[in-house]
Amino acid sequence: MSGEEILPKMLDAVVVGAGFSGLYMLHRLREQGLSVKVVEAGDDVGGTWYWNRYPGARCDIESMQYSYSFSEELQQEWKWPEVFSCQPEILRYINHVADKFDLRKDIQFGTRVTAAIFDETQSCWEMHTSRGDKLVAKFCIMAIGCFSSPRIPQIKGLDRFNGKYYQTSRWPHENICFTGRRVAVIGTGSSGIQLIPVIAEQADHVFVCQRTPNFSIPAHNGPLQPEYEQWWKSNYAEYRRQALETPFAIKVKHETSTSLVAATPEERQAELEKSWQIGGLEFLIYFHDLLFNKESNDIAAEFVRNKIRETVKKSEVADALIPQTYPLGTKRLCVDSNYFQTFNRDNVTLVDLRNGSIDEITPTGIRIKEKIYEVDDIVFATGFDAMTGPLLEIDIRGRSNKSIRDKWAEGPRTYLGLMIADFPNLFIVAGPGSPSVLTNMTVAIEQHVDWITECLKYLSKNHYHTIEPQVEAENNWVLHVNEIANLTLLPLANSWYVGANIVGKPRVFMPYIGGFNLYAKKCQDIVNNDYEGFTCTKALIESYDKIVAENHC
Ligand code: N01
Repeated sequence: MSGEEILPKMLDAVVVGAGFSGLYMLHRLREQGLSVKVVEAGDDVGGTWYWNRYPGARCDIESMQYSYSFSEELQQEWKWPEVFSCQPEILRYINHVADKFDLRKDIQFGTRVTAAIFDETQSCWEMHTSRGDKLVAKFCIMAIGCFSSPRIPQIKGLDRFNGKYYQTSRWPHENICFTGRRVAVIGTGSSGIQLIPVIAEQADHVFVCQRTPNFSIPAHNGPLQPEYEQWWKSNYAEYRRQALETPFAIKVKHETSTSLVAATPEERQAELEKSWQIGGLEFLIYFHDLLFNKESNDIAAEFVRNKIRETVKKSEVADALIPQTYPLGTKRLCVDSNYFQTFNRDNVTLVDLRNGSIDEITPTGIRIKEKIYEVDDIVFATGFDAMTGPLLEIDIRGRSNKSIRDKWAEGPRTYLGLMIADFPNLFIVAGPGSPSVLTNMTVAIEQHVDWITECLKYLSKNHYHTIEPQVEAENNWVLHVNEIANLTLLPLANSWYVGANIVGKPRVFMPYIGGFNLYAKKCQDIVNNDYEGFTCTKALIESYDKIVAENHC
């Protein structure tokens, strides 16, 4: 033996993650006859919907739209019980998709990719995993989601807590019963707002520890009416197409051109009431300028504040629950079922952390200044290192061993949120710099996966071995993403959109707010212009084809 390392057989692609994006990516690439392996940290498919199984977890996009559109058979056969699906139902759907398209056979579960290193001599990616094995592939596709890097704040004393503590995004698989227990919930973002009403129905007492109050709009969820389902299914492809032409990739029920600023007080009230009754995220979309016009936003925000005042009986509690420090929708708008009503229950106490943050977790509770709240359980609904966190957790190295952690030290830099200069053949699904979290994610995912699939076909047809963005194109895109964000009110809030929830994270507005429709057109224009802004190269060494042929599986 020469002692030379024996490399594993070269795959066409490794896809990291088996959530909505990874599964569809696998399906599309296999259709092209490519050899693909998916590596997934969880023990089963589902991504976000596998991990976030806390009570009350639910999607805030209607089920008829938060689902794949690529298979007419699939979208016709699947029956959603509710307008907004709960986590177990979405997971059941994802499992059905995995079975229907026979996806599991190419997925390695329970394995985390820890490093991805680009080998310039062979133009391939070497991926190292938590199991100590190595995979080699021509293309690496990061389908790891925007919320797979959860955070628990470092609070003194947690290790000495005698009770149990949970994290919404790492919820145990077995049923957790809070009956008879005193529970502290820390965090009132989307997860906390969904969880609190459900836990309050079981627990002896719930202490809601709120650092920043959030705007939340009622979902008005309920059983999916057969007529509504039939209406969608009778013309599914067309309605999906209509969604593609919108900025949020959502087909909305109503929109109005009424300007809240120009309208009379009566007109304002009537329109706002109408949009409140529609509910959910559509409240933000109903008026076209809420994210751009502060005056308009102030009017809508005050309407929501009044709804909180009307709902919450104790005025001091209502006051503490009312957001005052940032415009409506500039922190991710929450969608709830009975959130504010929950504070009228005798067994719910709002702990306003603006009067003092949590100093310590004692063996039996939570201490804020001199006051100790005695609890049996603590639930952390404290969010994620969103968008960049999952990618930066992996030691990704491109040309000249350049690290993504160094490259993104001042914030993420991508071209279209899809690729990174100096990191050839590395694709990101719904990465920073793409609309992703500001849209219906399933649509954003399908658009990215389709774009990547077409790109790989193009490379193959033209005998290219690598593709990567040009630095200038990437710089211009980063500039554009920032400029567009600065035209809106969104950068004003201390949100995870700008990384404000993570100490030391550069303050950069990460997703692209220019609108899904315009973004998708831009992606297509780039393709039509022969992949404008990208550089494609042929084999670096003459024997490349031979090496690939010898090692290919
Ligand atoms: O996380 P978050 P999330 N002490 O970051 C608080 C998607 N999602 O899991 O605002 C006390 O929004 C923190 O306070 P503050 C959706 O895109 C979707 O709830 O930073 N509190 C905040 O209240 C969503 O936006 C769905 O001051 C602390 C909370 O924890 C995204 O995921 C459902 C703290 C974190 O809220 C993230 O939502 C769920 C500390 N030390 C999630 N540290 C749907 O589809 C943090 N907080 C509906």
